Amino acid sequence: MSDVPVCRLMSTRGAALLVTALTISGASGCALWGPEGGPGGAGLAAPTASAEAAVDAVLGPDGVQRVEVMAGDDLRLSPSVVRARPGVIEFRFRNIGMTPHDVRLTVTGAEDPANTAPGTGNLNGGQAQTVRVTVDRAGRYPFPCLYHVSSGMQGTLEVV
Ligand SMILES: [Cu+2]
Repeated sequence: MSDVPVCRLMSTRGAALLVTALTISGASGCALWGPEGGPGGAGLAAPTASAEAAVDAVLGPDGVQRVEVMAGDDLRLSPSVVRARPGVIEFRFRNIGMTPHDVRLTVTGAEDPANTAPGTGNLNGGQAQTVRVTVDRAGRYPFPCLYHVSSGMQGTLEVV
């Protein structure tokens, strides 16, 4: 039913801003100080791409692995590391900010030549796009935002 041809983009308007999922729960009240420590604490380590935990794409009953990636005004993709198995992987890119983005998947070495650079196209604030790729081989495939890659706005698809 949702048989989208590989790499075909589906326009979707009116994407709900599910920012609530990102809301930080500050109601624990267990610790006197946060993880950054109290006065004189060492401070939180700066997040790096390599230190960030990979998020697994979820295999659906149709055999498609799906993952949602948020693009924000902080010029970061979240998650920035997506892990999947070889096969069809469907990304749902959602712009949760106001800044436009254009995320491209670079699936070099894949069998399907249509995989060269599928992407969202210009994605304005509040918009979402679904992008499917078929990856046949294990590897690391970057998905940069064309507008902000120089600012480090890039994710990585890890096929294992
Ligand atoms: Cu961007």
